[in-house]
Amino acid sequence: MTPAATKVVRSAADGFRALLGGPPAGVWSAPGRVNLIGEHTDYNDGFVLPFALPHRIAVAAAPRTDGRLGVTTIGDDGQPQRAEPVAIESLAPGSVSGWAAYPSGVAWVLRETMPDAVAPGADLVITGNVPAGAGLSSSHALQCAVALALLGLAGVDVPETGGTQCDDRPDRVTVARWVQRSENDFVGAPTGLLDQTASLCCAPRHALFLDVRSFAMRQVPFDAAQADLEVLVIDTRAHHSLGDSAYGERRAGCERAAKLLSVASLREIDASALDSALDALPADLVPLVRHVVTENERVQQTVALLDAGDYRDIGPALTASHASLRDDYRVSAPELDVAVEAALDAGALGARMTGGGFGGSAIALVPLDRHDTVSEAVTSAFSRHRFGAPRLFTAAPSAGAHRDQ
Ligand code: GAF
Repeated sequence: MTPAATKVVRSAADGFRALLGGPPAGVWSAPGRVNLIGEHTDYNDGFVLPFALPHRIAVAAAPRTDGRLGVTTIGDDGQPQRAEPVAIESLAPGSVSGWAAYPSGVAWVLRETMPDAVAPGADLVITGNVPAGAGLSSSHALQCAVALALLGLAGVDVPETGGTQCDDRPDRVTVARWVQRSENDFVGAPTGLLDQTASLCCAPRHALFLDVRSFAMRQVPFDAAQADLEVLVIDTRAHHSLGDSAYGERRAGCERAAKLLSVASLREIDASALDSALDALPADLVPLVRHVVTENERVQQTVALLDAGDYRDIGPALTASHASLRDDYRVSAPELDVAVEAALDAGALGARMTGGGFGGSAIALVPLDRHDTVSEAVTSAFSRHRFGAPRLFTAAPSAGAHRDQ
């Protein structure tokens, strides 16, 4: 773990002591993610290729005896924000709103699936350094860390590399599905499985190649620094509220297209059959389907290049992914387009928006000796366009969720 991540874990434990007057029973943490490629494919049963950020959310936790969930978050300013403790028994979709819905939703799913695990209740103190609202999955990091913490308090340690079939511990894929259910049904966001799986299953120096249809997954070596490259994350700090409804509209459009094409999901459309599929669709669905089918191809090309150690050659697929998200799927934003163009003009080998879009972050594959040039080019392009200053950092693939203390 990086010194910053170690500090996050320590702050959660120290915060717990200061706020609750005693030590936590344990501390669990989970990372945010960037998706290297494979965007808006997860809810179409397609391929994704995320890696975990070094940035993490940590949860210090201890059991209670009154069946309530007490949650406090400590913000960047060090100030605690406390949600009124709520009876886990009373949790139901819609019963908690705002930020507290995320940890509460996880407790709700566990109550539905493993009631004994959460029956005593718990106190949670949460802090972290995953940039919020940056499309880097801070909310999933929070939910995954809460899930491991609540299970851990009940003595259920979720094995790091998938569960064994001969014990009754949930494996990480099961936990990812629970977190998705919490987000879909309790929080009310119709998201796929990319982010939870990334947070729970990624490994250092690797990207996670996940086939969402079969849930087969493989760690693909991706140590960019070894090839004198870096993944530069450009947090545009823009968030366009349109994104919340547009995500659901895109998803519904894909489902409508799959129905019209008589397939279970758009994953069933092979690139070789794309043209005839598009011919059979109304005009509004054509670009959506074209994006999903070509994006699945780009993920597979990228994985093949990484497997061959040809890291520099993945650039064009990243850039093509951005063009497809901008022009066909229409989920980009002016800030993301400016970030991508400025990075490419300054020598990035490829660049794209990452995550759901409508703001948030872009990534650029940058030769190490171009780091300063690309960073300065992006920053000055933002200033020329009168956007707020972006936040830039280099992200190395890091560890998935685990128990820290
Ligand atoms: C968001 C969602 F949460 C993911 O499930 C995924 O669909 C992504 O947008 C787009 O690839 O992060």
